[in-house]
Amino acid sequence: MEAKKPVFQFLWLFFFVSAYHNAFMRRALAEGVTPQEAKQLRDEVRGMFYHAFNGYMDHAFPLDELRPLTCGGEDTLGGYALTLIDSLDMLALLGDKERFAASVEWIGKSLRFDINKTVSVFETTIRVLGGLLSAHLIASDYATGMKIPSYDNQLLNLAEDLARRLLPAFDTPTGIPFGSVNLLYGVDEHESKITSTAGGGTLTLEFGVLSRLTNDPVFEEVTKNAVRGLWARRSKLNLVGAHINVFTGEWTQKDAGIGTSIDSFYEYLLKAYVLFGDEESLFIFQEAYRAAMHYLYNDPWYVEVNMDSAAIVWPLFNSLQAFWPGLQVLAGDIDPAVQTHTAFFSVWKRYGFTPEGFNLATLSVQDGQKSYPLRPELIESTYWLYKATRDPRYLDAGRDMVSSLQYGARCPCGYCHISDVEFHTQEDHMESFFLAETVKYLWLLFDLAVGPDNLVENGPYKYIFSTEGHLLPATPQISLVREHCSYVGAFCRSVGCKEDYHTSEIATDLLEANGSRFHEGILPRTISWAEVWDIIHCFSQYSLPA
Ligand code: DMJ
Repeated sequence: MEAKKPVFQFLWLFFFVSAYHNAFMRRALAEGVTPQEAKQLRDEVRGMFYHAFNGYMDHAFPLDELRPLTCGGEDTLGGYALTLIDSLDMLALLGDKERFAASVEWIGKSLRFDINKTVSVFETTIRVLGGLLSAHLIASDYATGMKIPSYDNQLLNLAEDLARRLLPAFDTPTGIPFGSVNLLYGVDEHESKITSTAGGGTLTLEFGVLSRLTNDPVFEEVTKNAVRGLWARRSKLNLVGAHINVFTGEWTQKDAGIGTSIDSFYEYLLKAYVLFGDEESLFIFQEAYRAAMHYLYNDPWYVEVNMDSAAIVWPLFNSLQAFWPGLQVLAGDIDPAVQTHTAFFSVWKRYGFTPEGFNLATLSVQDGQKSYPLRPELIESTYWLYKATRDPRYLDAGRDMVSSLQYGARCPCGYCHISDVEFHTQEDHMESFFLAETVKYLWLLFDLAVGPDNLVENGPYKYIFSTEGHLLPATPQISLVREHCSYVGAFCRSVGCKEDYHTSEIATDLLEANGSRFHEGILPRTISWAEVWDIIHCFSQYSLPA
């Protein structure tokens, strides 16, 4: 990588001062999270979920989302009880059989997609299709402990119907889908032909799972084709831009980055490999990841560059970038993940939340990007890093995040968007992903610390989280080519955990070794991906020392 630009020298100063300040404050103000406190925090997060979920059910349902300040509701996506669908697998995770069953039953009976609504292909896929599929896989399977006796594939049928209504969007010369489609009439003739890379390239998990459950390959084929369409148009540097014309294949926005408009494109490349064993996807991920680490990584931050020249266009941290350290854990590249998480968390500490944009040149909130719309990304990475390292600093970070949400965002009927992180101004909106992701990752973090008792850590399958935080299990039917541990009543941990995984040094060494190979461009075969997964998974068995 080139020598750092002058602006980044100041950044290092900011970073070290923040890190020192944080370490000092941690010692001065708070002891590390004790097991007892972890349990309290987990229960507090459960209470946060119900405050928001009950607020939604009482004041907004069956509209899409809650207005938590005025205790009302609004239709924001398609007008089909979006927040309820997005919350289903969290109800299951919490073991709330009654509400899970009642919600599944209501959705099965009441939801219809033959409606004259034009919806976002991406948002509908990750929130609605993903929510329905994950709940179906839980409700239909005794092994999850949440099987609903009367359940008869209603959610799977709805998911298939919905996905078929999205299919017309993929009928383009590049295979990259339109951004929006009408559920009744297909793509409108005046529909915009410009879509984002994340929008076109983050569909493979949900559609792939659907193909494997329905035995109809069309869903998997169109979404893989979309990824190929995007990747075929990468620059010579192996970077992709932010927006593309789905007819001509020309990039209309050439800023390459790991955040806004691109983020989950990278995520689904790796996860399609982990869930489906898709080698093509792994290969693309490796190429794309290597380029991102070469051109976008400005240790510990990430910048946006022109995809052809690699010239920096935006020295900006944007809050969507914060999922990246979590993805790096899954990729076995722990060291940069730790550094970057520390940097991103220093922004959270400074404001109590992460603003949508933080300017790395002026070290201030970017104009017009002052809000925190209850996003999960930094919390998601905190969970993954704790899972991989068991370093208590991530529990401290989680505790800070709970405090911020409780003191700054809690409002009468749920949790409010923060429209300005400097003044903590509340806004009357609560995105469904607050329940699908933000609260879920916080709860999983503290449950892990206590000694986990949940489907993800102790369940019958390995689970992949979709980009909306939905649980997608690596069952034999879905995963096909993956190597599995026993499915007959035994957990992966009982067959996969070796004695020498018990210390974090060993695991970190292995993970780092794997990661360093990655940078050198050698296939990460010293330890297999399944082993990386097992190491991370095995840690989840060990609770905090008393
Ligand atoms: C969610 O819908 C998903 O995490 C998506 O990948 C990005 N945007 C929101 C959360 O910020």
